[in-house]
This record gives sequence, structure tokens and C-alpha cells, in this order.
Amino acid sequence: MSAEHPVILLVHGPNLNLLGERKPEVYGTTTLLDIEADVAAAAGARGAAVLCFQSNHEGALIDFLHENRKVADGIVINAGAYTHTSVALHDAIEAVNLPAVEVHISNTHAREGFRHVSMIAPVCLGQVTGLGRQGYTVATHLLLDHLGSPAANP
Ligand code: CA2
Repeated sequence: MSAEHPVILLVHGPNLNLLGERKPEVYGTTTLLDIEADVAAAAGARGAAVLCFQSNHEGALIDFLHENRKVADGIVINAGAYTHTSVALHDAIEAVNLPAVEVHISNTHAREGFRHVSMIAPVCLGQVTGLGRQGYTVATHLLLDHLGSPAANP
């Protein structure tokens, strides 16, 4: 953990390992690896490092946050469907006491009613939803701005 070289946890929840394989009309053709590379590039240009993690299991996501709470400065998280259901993930984000930005590739507010509710939004700085792949870059910069990390040199 350091102000000069912050560490960001990039966390993905269930089914997001399959990005790019199906439902391009909703999630585009970007893969999870593409997204991880985008975030690493945006963070790297500002001297930050990224630890990436994806799981289809709620407890594994929580364990990852706990295990890395002392090395990390902030979180970018797309919790997938757990966004809408997981009180445990809400509590974990609160418990690790790190600033978090919630990301969704699709515009969850333009979809089914059950996707309009986020259990984790109250413990996040904010939500970036519906901006596709670019939302992650926006979220990364928002988080680094919040952490006081200097902008990249042009
Ligand atoms: O838009 C998002 O990023 C979501 O977090 C994606 C979640 C969904 O449950 C949220 O409501 C919004 C689902 C990810 C499912 O990923 C798939 C990947 C490939 C094929 C089908 C689904």
C-alpha cells in the first residue's frame, strides 16, 4: 500500500469469465482478459498496479478482498449477479474499508427490474454502468483521482 504506487484490486463475479463468448448484443465482444489489460494500462500509466481476480463463488470473492485488504488501496468491482443479491459482499466491501467503484458493462437500469437494485452501491464511491468496456477505464481513473494519485504525463 502506497500513495505513490497504489494497488488496485480488479474483481469480477460470476459468469464474467465467459465475456466475449455469448450475448454480444448485451456485453459486447470484449473478453475479461481485454478488460484486465485495459485497467492495467490505465493504472500503469499512473504508476498503479492491479491485482485481478474472478470467481463464480461468493465466498471466494470475499476471501480475495479479505486476503488483499492490507496490500490494496482501492477496488474496481463488477460483482455480476451478486451485485443484486449479496449482503455478504456489501459487508465485505465495508469491512475491508477500501474505496470501491462499482462497474457494469450493460446499463443495468435499462434492464429487468431486479438489476436496478445494487446491494453494494451504498458501500461504493459510485457506480459506472452501461459504458461497456470503457466504463472500467473511467472507474480506474475515478478511483485513482480519489486516492490522490497524480495524472499520467501526456
Ligand atoms: O452488465 C454487467 O456488467 C453485469 O454486471 C453483468 C452480469 C449481470 O448479472 C449484471 O446484472 C450486470 C452478468 C454477467 C454475465 O456474463 C455473461 C457472459 C457471457 C455470456 C453470458 C453472460
